[in-house]
Amino acid sequence: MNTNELAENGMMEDSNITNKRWYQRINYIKNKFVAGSYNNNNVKDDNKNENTGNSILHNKNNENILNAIVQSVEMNATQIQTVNMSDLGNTLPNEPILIQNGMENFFNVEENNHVNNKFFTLENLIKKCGDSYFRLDDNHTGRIRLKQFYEYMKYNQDDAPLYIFDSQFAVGADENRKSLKKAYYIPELLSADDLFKIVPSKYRPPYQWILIGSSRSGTNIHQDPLGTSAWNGIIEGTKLWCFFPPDTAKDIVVNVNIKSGIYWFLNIFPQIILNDDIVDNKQKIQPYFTIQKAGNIVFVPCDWYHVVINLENTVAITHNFAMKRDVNKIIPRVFRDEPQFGLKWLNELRNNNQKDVEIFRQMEQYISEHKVDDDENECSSDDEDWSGSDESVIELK
Ligand SMILES: O=C(O)CCC(=O)C(=O)O
Repeated sequence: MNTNELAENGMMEDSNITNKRWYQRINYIKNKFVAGSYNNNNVKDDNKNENTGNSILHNKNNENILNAIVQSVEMNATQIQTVNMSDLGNTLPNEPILIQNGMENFFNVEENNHVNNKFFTLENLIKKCGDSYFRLDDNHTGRIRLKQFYEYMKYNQDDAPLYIFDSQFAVGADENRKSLKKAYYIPELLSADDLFKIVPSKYRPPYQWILIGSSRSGTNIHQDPLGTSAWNGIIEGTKLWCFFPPDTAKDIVVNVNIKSGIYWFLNIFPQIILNDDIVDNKQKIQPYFTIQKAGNIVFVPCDWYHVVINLENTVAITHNFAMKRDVNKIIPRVFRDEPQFGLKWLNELRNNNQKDVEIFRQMEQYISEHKVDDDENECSSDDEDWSGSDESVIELK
């Protein structure tokens, strides 16, 4: 292949880069685990300054494209409310909000004996956990050392870059990675009302993640699982969010052929705003948005569709929680999608029968009406947990 052919295939072969361990690791992960999801292995090639890959994003206009997306969203979607944590009182609204300075008391200063608002910056994370492995998703599709991923963040020009989306940073043998969990407090309002809290973490489906990615990385449109709500706090960077209310017609906002947030913003968002014929229950489909910056928390209530892209290198923490007010949706979904966890939950409620009596009764009623086999041992062993094995991914030597 000559240089042009390589470029058309999305692979700028700069031996300074392709010889690097991080590059080989990324290629290994892409080829082995996410083949088909990502278009190319393109990395910045400052010397040649030539990016002629076969996608509109593989060129030096990447920044312009992101700016155009932001402008279009700002013009065509409604901004969600911005509130201060202190103004929220004890209740979270039924619509997404941006909690201004929500992370002010987020960091556990005592634990780390220094002012911690810089604790999770990329620079500090690399100092503390550069050699630690992080996961790219919950399905063990690949793990990479943070310092190698950071090199990828600097150089990649992938359309939809790989994204650290690690629900296991708080577990396992790696003390450096685990210490991240101790470095922050969860604001009371965002954790007190969690029906799943009663179940030991290792039996819960993933519910807490550290998210680290470069610009254009992000999360495709989805509703959160099991009827949970979520908060998402940025330590460093900026995110663009778009939301749709729970009753929005799914087939209009979700397209199974679109696999990433960036392509959603490029392909689906324009269709939604340009096509006046797109109506759901005689109402025009209504997008909402926010631009979230460092220190701000976004709250996403149960069943709101959301799609997110990072506009620059971004580090965030997100947690999902099951709110009492949504219990009627949560119980059936738990027994449909995570029956083993459902039985663990039921068992914990049974053992703690002082608390949540009402929830316990509702679950028992659901189980008797829906013929769920109420024998935990039938389908789940005590050794099974959600964290999986840290060794489940073969390392590249
Ligand atoms: O990429 C992000 O920050 C969004 C994460 C998200 O939507 C989720 O965890 O449900």
